[in-house]
Amino acid sequence: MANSSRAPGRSRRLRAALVVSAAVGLLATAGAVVLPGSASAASTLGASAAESGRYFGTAVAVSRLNDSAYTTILNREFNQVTAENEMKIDALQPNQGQFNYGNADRLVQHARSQGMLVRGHTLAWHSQQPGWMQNMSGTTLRNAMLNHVTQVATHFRGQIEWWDVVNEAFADGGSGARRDSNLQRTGNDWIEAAFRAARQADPNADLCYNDYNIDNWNDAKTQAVYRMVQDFKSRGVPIDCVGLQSHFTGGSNYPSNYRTTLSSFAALGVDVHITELDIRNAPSDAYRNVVNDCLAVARCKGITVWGIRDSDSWRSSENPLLFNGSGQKKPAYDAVLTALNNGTPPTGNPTTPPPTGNPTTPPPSGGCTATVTPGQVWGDRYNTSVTVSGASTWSVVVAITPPQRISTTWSGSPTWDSSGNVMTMRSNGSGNTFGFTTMMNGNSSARPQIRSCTAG
Ligand code: G2I
Repeated sequence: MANSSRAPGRSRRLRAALVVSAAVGLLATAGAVVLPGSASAASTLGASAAESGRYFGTAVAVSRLNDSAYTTILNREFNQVTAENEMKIDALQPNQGQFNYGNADRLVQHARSQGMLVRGHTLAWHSQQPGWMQNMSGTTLRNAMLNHVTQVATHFRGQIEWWDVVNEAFADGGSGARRDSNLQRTGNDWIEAAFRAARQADPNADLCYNDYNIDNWNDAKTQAVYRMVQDFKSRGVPIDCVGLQSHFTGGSNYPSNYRTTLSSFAALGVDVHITELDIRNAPSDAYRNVVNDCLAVARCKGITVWGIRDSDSWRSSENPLLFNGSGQKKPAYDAVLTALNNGTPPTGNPTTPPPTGNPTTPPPSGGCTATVTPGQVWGDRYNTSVTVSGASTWSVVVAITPPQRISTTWSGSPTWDSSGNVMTMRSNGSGNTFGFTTMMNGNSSARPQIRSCTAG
């Protein structure tokens, strides 16, 4: 089943991602404190999460990127972003067949410029459907949904680390049933059909099922999602991860068995992500517990809070986030940062040198020349751009050294060999310079090798 297989080594990438930043990041990343000869502690959420190979992210509203107070915190603290609304179905395909990628592309562009990982949210959902889709049913709707999945995942191929392929498909309460929706009425297999289409369109993205109220291990809804994931894994349906939204209404709604829930999903062979965290009144204890539970589960890959400042929140009156409306850190921020730092053994004085290897430029091979320009380096990843001369349409073969892994590309159309280590980048009309981000995954010295440049 070619479509249900994934690029080999992809999960390895995330497992090892960011681990080196404790050492290299101290030299290369703002936000880390260097104490020569002593233990160190990172001073931002992202840098601290990176020390255990995790990310710390936030939902971003693209309209706020013009607010410099907002963007300052975003760029300083977070190394992962999720579009709060800009990648929803109504935003991307307002009229059938007419795709509007402007705002979503702007977010991806911003993330790329900052070396942040991007979570795509969400390909198939009963909510936020454009009017034309709300009015559809049956085979027509099923095909329209699959077309949306294919078009969108293809558009963002190479730029999205994880897709929330399907969002909120289970009912609340004790039934353990699927939520009734126009999508559900197209047949119970709509979820797996969406996952298969997403895998085919972007074999390098991790594919997640995302939901709320699946935090308490004893809840019927949690158990129902668990059984679906178990079933998908047993039948080879391509699912890589489960997202727990974790919109807690208060400290009491953080369940004491949350860690059991995370580890139980992980034991099925999927990664787990905390995708939309916010907690009414932001109690430090509950935030600290969530962080500690994630750190205790190896397959818990990271935490995304659903907004930066309380004033940015979808439920701002509850003040559920880590920064107040003035952009100041709240006590919950300190609790989270301390928990992240405590969860990682001190690294001491960094000994790993910053990356030095010079990328190679090969002799002209097939009628064009590809010249590599090293780009920005962060603790855990680095950018590379490649400029092609001698041809206006071309394909360039780039090999990377595992466990390094290309996480993001731009200004070209990539395809991958079965190992996932060799990328063929083809011109796509966006000029003669393409680029990509490589996760170091513990190897901070290797650099991409250009194998060939072929005109046409
Ligand atoms: O409801 C909280 C979250 C639950 N999980 C899925 C998430 O996608 C969801 O996010 C929220 C956004 O935070 C809201 O900002 O999803 C809502 C519905 O999509 C978003 O609200 C919508 C309003 O309903 C629209 O009226 C508005 O045009 O935000 C839109 C853009 O501001």
